[in-house]
Amino acid sequence: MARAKIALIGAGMIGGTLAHIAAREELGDVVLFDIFEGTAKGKALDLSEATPVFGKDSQLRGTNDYADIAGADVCIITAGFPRKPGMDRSELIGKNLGVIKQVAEGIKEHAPKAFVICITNPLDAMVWALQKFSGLQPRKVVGMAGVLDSARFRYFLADEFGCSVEDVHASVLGGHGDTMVPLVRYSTVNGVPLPDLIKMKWTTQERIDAIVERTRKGGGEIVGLLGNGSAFYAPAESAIEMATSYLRDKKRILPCAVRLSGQIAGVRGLYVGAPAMIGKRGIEKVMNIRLKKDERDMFMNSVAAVEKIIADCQEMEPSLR
Ligand code: A3D
Repeated sequence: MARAKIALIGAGMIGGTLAHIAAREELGDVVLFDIFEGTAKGKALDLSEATPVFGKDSQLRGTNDYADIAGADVCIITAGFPRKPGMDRSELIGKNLGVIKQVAEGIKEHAPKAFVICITNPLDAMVWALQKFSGLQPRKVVGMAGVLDSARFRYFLADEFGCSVEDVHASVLGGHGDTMVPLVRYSTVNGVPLPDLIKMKWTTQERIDAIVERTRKGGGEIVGLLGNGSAFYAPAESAIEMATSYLRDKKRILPCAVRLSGQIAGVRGLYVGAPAMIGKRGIEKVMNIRLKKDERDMFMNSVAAVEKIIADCQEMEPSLR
């Protein structure tokens, strides 16, 4: 059987890390695309030279020609610009909307059957614009943010309880920004929800509130520490988990930015984070979880933040209206 073809559009910090993981996991052959041909070619060659050491036969190549992504099964998009310290994700629209338009045209022409995972920020608006510009089916166009946000939440909770990260499950809804909604009631340790763990005196409401706040601002914490650029290891791992579920038809239920059609709080036509099943047909199902009033209010606040960024995109690019 032919190996899967994985096109990575953007060969920067996340793109290079994605290529490394995809090759090490032998998930498929990798095409690294970047406007800077040397960056894409250099990273592909460096990683190719590592394959004999880690003993995997994935083929890697770098390019700045969209024709080379032809027939890709999965495209993961990180093309664009990351945040600098003190910047909000929404401040990236001006630079990244034009990049997403070019990427959408390249994918539409050369890899229209691919499962497309967008990582470029501001995430929910960029994946929405990518779907609009490309005209690809919404079930084949998805945004990565929820896996990362919930992984941060899980890590902070495991640290709080001094337990394995493997035993902590956490759920995050809404847009990828400071308005995201970490769902405390649906987050568990060995199946026991956080409110019960508070009653069991494993932690306190105040400590959980602080962890929720740290999760919401998790991206900014890393941007502040790095001083130049944003997180890349955890975002890359998160996108690989989504790509693997598609390529191996695992039907994982993962929090992703998906185009809603009323499943949560009646929201339609917008890309927002929600738990979704990823299988060989792309997004196969979105969980229609019921929210309590306070959760719904937080979710709608997050939806409003996404709508505002989309309105700014439409102002800049009238074809998106
Ligand atoms: P970076 O290392 O700068 O890589 C971006 C790459 O895109 C660079 O190599 C550029 O040369 C390339 N590029 C720029 N314009 C184009 C173009 N028109 N066509 C093709 N390639 C182009 O950034 P990064 O890898 O650290 O981050 C990439 C994106 O992911 C940024 O927008 C980040 O904000 C975003 N990001 C999202 C998350 C989420 O959870 C959603 C997390 C972390 C970063």
